[in-house]
Amino acid sequence: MNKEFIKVLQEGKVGIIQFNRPKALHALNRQMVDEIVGQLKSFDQDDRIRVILLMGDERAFAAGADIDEMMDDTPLTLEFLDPFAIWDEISNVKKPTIAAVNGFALGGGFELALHCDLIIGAENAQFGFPEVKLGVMPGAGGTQFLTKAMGRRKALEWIWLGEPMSAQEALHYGVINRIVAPELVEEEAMRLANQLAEQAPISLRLIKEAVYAAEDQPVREGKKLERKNFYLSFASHDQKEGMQAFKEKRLPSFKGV
Ligand code: CO8
Repeated sequence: MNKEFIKVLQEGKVGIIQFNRPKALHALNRQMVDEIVGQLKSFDQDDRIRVILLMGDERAFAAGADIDEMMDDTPLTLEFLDPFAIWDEISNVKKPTIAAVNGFALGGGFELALHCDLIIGAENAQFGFPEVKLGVMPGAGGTQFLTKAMGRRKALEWIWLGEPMSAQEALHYGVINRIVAPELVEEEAMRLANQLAEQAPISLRLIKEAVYAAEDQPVREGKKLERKNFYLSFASHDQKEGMQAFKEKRLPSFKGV
């Protein structure tokens, strides 16, 4: 299942995408992004998988887009290639996605983490958008995701200065979910993934859609979607199972149907 720039693993109900370009700190070239997005879509379609985990190694999650590949681009090559279009497909993944970040998550690497639903960071993780120092700017959603997470003023300060943000600062501003010791990042991410994998998959999916609507839509529309999804959850076997298990004082066993 491995590809040139990623390793693909499965542990129980968790699908794992491990970046595999260590010599370049997992800098994201276009093929690597294709492989990552292709695998995300494939896990999303795979009934055995309930949660998807993305990770790098102990040095880096990913140190950005591949500068070597990008440096000779022109507005026209970018316009025709449209390398960011594929990133939108990450936002279409229905299952929970978790980024486990050790070391650097910079530029496109930070954007990839921000495309995930949850982010676990090592105490020594560094998040940032150094694009300004290269004379460019974030292009794969960074200005949008960071601003939604921390507000306009702080987002502008970080993206203008291009300095790395510590894990503590990222946690403080609501950019990441949890911090753990570097050697525990994978373990904590797996623990969280396994916990989510035991929840009712249809509930998780309907909740994800409704929570993202809170960012993208006016409250009135978001509430309509929430209500529809609540009603929809009653079409599932898992709703019967969850409520029956409560009555019988036992743990539910959710099937995702
Ligand atoms: N692209 C290409 N190669 C890289 C990148 C990168 N982004 N980052 C690191 N590398 C390479 C280095 O060139 C080096 O290669 P070599 O050994 O052949 O010289 C190797 O990885 C190890 O890096 P360093 O020797 O520099 O390691 P240090 O520990 O000294 O420094 C840093 C680590 C601080 C992370 C440093 O490597 C660095 O500053 N990297 C660049 C970070 C950066 O500017 N990222 C933003 C890139 S622009 C971007 O992401 C635009 C986003 C657009 C959307 C994404 C579309 C895919």
